[in-house]
Amino acid sequence: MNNDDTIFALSSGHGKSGVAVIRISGNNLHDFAKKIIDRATLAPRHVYFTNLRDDNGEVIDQCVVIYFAAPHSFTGTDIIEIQCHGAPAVINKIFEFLRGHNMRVATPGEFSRRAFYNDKMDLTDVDGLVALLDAQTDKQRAAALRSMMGGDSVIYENWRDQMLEISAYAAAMTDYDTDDLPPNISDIILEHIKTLYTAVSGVLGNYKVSRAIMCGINIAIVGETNVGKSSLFNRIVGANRAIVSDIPGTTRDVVSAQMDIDGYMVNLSDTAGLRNTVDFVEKIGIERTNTEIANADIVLHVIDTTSSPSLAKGRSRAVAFREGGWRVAPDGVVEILIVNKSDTIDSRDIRGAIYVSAKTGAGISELMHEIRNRIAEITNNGESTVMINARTYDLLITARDELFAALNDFNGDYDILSEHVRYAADAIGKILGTIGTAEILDKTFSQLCLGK
Ligand SMILES: Nc1nc2c(ncn2[C@@H]2O[C@H](COP(=O)(O)OP(=O)(O)OP(=O)(O)O)[C@@H](O)[C@H]2O)c(=O)[nH]1
Ligand SMILES: [Mg+2]
Repeated sequence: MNNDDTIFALSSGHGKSGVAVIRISGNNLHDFAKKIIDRATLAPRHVYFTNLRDDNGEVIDQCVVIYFAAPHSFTGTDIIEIQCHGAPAVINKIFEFLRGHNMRVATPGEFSRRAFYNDKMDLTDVDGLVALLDAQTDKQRAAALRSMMGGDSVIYENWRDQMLEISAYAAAMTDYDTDDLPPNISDIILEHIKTLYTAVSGVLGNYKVSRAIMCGINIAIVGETNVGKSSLFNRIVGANRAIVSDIPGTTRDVVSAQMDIDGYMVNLSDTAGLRNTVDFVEKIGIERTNTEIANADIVLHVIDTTSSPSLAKGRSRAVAFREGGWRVAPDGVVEILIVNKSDTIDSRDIRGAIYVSAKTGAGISELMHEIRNRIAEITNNGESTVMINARTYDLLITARDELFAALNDFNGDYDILSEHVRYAADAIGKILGTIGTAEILDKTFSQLCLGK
């Protein structure tokens, strides 16, 4: 990969469209831009309408061309943006023309890589961009945008500056006589490290929220066979996705659907009914149900009107449902107890349960209201937090552990303390990409699509 090459890519989506955007990045594109707009002068960031001609003078298409002069562009290089008609034939012809001018097709993420090397973006900004391009719901969009616009960088940079300062200060202290130092200097330093430790731990504590927003909130419908889980699933999804029958043990595999609830991505899954069985395939299904429960943020525990609450005894955890039908289990899973088939009875005697009928739709809006409340709770009401992904999570853990070691192992040796805090600063530097390894960069940029 050569940063001096002139590269181009289709930045808009593939397939037929009204308009397509082709982006070119290079070191000196002024003359080329002037040539294609066919004018004597060219001003950056002006919009030019032109008949784009190939080297034989034949018009390829009518286009809009914008020239961005370095460093005032997405990549920090010169950029030409060509808006042409979105026909594959037009795009191919323009590509052919560009190739003829010693330009090559960009690799996925190469534009962003240039932006990174030209200090236009740090790695958390790139992470944000990756997430933004993947965003399907409004909350995902908002969190990703915040990160892409540098919201997370500000926090990390601030931490890193403080850590580097403490580390340098502590290292310098070994050069002084203890008598020459302020008497409470160690307290001041330790207090400062403690504040940073608390801040890093706090952000780590939001990992679940961040994950729930970016990867989706996992909701599993579970319960005994034949209570109407699949019927309820179909009712919530609004389509006949899962097979329903009066034969117990109908659902074997996990049936999943993604939906948008209040801007949050939700992964809803219908599971095999829980019962003792000798059937080999059904057993595998039940294992899968347990995996879904383990991964769930919310469990919709369905019983039907023929069940008694004592049925819950068959499950691994004791169930003590609170008012509203939910409780926070020790592992943080929210459970909502649902009594289905309410159309078959008049009584409502299980306290704290939500009575629904998957058949008639009765009680479903109440259930959805309850689900919405629980989602709001899990996601901190959408309060924007630092966006954490697997890469940043590991590095945050390292930073936190180094700060902990600095505090915990301190025996008056400022050199060791300085080292620990510097390692913490390095971990944060890796989050930002200030300190980067080739693998981290390759992995991050390769997630981007062509033209980004
Ligand atoms: N009257 C009534 N019948 C229902 C209701 N919901 C489901 N049923 C019936 O209950 C039976 C079982 O429904 P399913 O949705 O397949 O139940 P399930 O819990 O998915 O069953 P398994 O997949 O075997 O675990 C079917 O005959 C449904 O028509 C309801 O609200 N009212
Ligand atoms: Mg089923």
